[in-house]
Amino acid sequence: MKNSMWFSAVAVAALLTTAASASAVRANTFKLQPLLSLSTQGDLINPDGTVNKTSPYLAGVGGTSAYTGVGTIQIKSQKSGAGAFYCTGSMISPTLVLTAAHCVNNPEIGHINQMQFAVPNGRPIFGASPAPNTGPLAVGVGGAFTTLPGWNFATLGGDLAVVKLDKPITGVETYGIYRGDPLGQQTTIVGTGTAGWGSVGADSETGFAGGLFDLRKRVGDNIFELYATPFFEAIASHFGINEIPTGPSNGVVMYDFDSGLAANDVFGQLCSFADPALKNLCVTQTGLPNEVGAAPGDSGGPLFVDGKIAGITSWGESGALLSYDGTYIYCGGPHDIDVSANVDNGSCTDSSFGEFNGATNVSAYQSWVDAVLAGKIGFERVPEPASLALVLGGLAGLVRRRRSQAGSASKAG
Ligand SMILES: [Ca+2]
Ligand SMILES: [Ca+2]
Repeated sequence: MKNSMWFSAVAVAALLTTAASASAVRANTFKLQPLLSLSTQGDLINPDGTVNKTSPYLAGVGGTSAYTGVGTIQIKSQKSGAGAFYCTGSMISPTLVLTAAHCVNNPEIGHINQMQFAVPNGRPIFGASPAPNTGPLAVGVGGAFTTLPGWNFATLGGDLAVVKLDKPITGVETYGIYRGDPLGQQTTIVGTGTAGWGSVGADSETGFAGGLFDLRKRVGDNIFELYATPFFEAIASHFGINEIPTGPSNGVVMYDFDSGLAANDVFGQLCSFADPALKNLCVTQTGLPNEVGAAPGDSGGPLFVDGKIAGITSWGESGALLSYDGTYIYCGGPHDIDVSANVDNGSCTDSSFGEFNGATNVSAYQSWVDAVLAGKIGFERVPEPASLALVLGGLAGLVRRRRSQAGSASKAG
């Protein structure tokens, strides 16, 4: 969760100046970035004094809801090495956790060896460390998962999954799903991913240097302003860049991360195009008092409307997309309203102001969620019986392999 702070306007302006000299990025490196975090144990320990424990963006602080049924999903897998992957999830029953499909079914994760879910707000069980939250920590072992039929990692369409815990977690909230049209609604976003400032962005290649990954649960607001399909159809028609998610045309709903300045308003920037396909979609809105955007680790987290889960955090993308000139996307170029200073993954996308996020529209898939809740959908065990046998029979080899991979963890998404 990247926080927008109104008093950071000076820093925003300075970074805009810096970004003007940033490098060009070839369009073929520009794709939706799944917001999945990968961290080693060392990354989880806060630098001294960096956490503001009275931040209004912390869930349960200063009168905001604690969202006790929202927590962290931790996955250790074939490709996590000594580290682990992190996402956010929400309880829709005492044993079922709604999250994003890319958190559990993703070629960059590989085969899952272990899956855990921790509520109300905390660190899963690997290693002792300062408790980042108040209240009891309940950890459930995710025994199984299922993903939405049609989930497509290449397009990030249908990015929805449910994790089934081996034992119920009680004493925390469970949430219903929103069944209306989320477009135009204000939404409250909750996540346990990277925290920081929209004027800086998170450097996802070097361990979130622009942000703090402490697994604290953070909360903020935004507005659902566009569906992804008509937006990316207009982008495809104008720029020839095709990033349209698969699934129904209202399957992904989007919001932009505003700084309070028109200069960073992604969807407002669409008004500046003569092409009616783009211009007709423009929404001029420069942010809410507690505006936030999603950052790595917030994936799978809920976006609430009227206290119900309307969206699931799926991906982020830079508004620099709008500066594509047929060959290059210029980070800091003509139509680029992204303040990103870190062109760290070849796409400008680092959860800074002037970017936008896609959330799976839960309402569009409510019949599948209902079928899961009714016990009508099969789940895939973690680990599968075959790999469990491998672990039991080859433990010494596994330990050696992990040691040899220590420190090799790198970012994903
Ligand atoms: Ca916004
Ligand atoms: Ca805006």
